[in-house]
Amino acid sequence: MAMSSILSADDIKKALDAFAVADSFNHRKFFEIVGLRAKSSDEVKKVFLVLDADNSGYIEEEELKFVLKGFASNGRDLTDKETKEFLRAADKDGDGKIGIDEFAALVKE
Ligand SMILES: [Ca+2]
Ligand SMILES: [Ca+2]
Repeated sequence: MAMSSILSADDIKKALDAFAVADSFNHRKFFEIVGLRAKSSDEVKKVFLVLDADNSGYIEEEELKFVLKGFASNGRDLTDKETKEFLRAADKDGDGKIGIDEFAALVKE
């Protein structure tokens, strides 16, 4: 499944442009600009499945670092600081990775 079949390519570009500078990433604003907040839970789940590149059922820290590439192949890598902050915000049960429920909750938060 390609991300562009779930979200609009224009919104993805806008969201990537908004956080082009290192350490500027804000997941709340990103999910809003990219249009994910307005999507149904089914669509949010599809996005999660794209971002879970190794199909482990979780977005691990290594996957989170490259999360923007899941939206567009030219997305930048998150910095270590951004990756850790993103993970801390999402990982409510503290197992070091993001499950589908944690992801869905974060998107709607
Ligand atoms: Ca994974
Ligand atoms: Ca977790």
